[in-house]
Amino acid sequence: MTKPAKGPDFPPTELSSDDLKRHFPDKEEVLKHYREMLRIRRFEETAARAYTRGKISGFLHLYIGQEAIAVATAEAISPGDRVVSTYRTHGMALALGSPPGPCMAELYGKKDGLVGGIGGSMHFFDRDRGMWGGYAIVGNHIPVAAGHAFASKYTGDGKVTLCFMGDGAVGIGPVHEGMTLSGLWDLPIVFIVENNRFSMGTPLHRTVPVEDITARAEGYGFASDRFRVTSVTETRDRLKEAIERARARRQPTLIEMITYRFRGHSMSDPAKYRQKDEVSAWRKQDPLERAIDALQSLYNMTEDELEAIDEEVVSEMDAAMRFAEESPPPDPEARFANIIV
Ligand SMILES: Cc1ncc(C[n+]2csc(CCOP(=O)(O)OP(=O)(O)O)c2C)c(N)n1
Repeated sequence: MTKPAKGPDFPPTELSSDDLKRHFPDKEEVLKHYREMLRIRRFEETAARAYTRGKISGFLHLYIGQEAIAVATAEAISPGDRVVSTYRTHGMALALGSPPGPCMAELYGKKDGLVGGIGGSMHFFDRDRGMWGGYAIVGNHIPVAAGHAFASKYTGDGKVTLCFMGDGAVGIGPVHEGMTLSGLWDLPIVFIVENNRFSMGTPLHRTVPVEDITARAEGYGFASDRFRVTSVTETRDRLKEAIERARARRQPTLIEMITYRFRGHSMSDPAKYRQKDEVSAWRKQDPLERAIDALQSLYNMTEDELEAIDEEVVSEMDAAMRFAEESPPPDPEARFANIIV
């Protein structure tokens, strides 16, 4: 087999009017998706401001640009399914239903945080809502996710595990181990690579020999899917297909979702490794912007109506920030609560 040429595929595309209707088929649904994506974006922007004011310390990785994936996941899973994710994880928790106040308080390191203020940005966890972590060590959560899926197979609980990773994770050893066992043991699992084009500042073509990550699926006995994230609706439907394949037939799927992050890798990264033209081309493809276009062009919503929703979301996030500021620091003993020695 000859290696496919290097260089980014999935170039930006305009949506035809048929595509627009297919991606945004129902006003109420698009409105809901718009609001949910906006909640994540405004949460992240609020957190970025708090970070700049010195209220949040440590790492802070923002999900701006990738929100549609989390919103789609929340709609695609069933109660009891498990989501295992990376350190870029606030958006997923919010989409799954974790309240913004405790999420923000976690970033502030406060007692009322999602995990008591001792996990921080990278270790969100909310088991009752399906959020099984927040993992900081790139690629090392893949065997953990395979373990969850193995537990489901063993106990016959009928649940599916969804394991998210970045494109920078796919060369990491434990990814291969976890995927091999998932294929070998027919585990009810879906692996999703959120290909946002960069791992820190390094583009994908400098980290993998074949840029189509799903080319690996066959070797693991997985089904595969690969697409650019355009709308929540399409992303949800394609995820659902993979989830049901895992649930009904216990066949894993490897999905590569082509997306883009508009901010640097973390708050300390000014993202100087990419051209302004590139960023503005991707901005035109931003699923949140596309939902706005659809609401205006297909469903005649006015700027004022959209602005009113935005204002509600902004005040929800302002309240989250106040909640975080007013929350006390964790009790000193909390530092040792979950440590096994
Ligand atoms: C095993 C390991 N190596 C290196 C790091 C440092 N590191 C943190 S994020 C990152 C890049 C990961 O990029 P990607 O998987 O594409 O995810 P993205 O940040 O784009 O969402 C690296 C190398 C780490 N956390 N863990």
